[in-house]
Amino acid sequence: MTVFLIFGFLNWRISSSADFDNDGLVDTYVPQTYNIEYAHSLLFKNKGNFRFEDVGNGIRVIDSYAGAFADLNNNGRQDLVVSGRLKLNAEPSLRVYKNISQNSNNFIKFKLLGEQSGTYPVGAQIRIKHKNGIFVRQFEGNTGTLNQQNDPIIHFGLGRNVEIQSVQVVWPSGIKQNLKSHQF
Ligand SMILES: [Ca+2]
Ligand SMILES: [Ca+2]
Repeated sequence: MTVFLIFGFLNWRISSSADFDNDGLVDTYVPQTYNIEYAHSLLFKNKGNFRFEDVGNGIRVIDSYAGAFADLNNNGRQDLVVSGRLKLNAEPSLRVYKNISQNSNNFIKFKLLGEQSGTYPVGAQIRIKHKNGIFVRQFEGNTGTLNQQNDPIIHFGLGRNVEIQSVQVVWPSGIKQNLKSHQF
């Protein structure tokens, strides 16, 4: 099923986004909020042109107020941590979903450690440029009403046959830093 995703109608909590298949398009996990079986969480793959496909058959959690992406085993694929119940009135639990997707897409990750902007530079942006355009990620602080936190290591999926042309870091201090090719 392919749908147009309108976050405001599906979720009054905060979705979490990451490129879990490294194809360059940011995908998203939408937690749901009630102890109702049909109101389960959804995992959407970004198909491009504002179309999303629900691929979360194995991640049907109810009463789930939050989720967060992080590459927990450092293999370049974003894993997912969610809270919630697997069945109606079951005990709530924290669940970790390992990303077992198989593809040869490339990725790049950045760990930002500021000097003037602090070692946890919330609001910093990384902008990378390659043949498909300019892509931006932001170093997040806590998000949502439950303060979930995605991985502070910033991750870009690159797809295949992509050569990065430039990388720029925009620090919260306002300093713009262009990385040289040997720095990434
Ligand atoms: Ca993707
Ligand atoms: Ca992983």
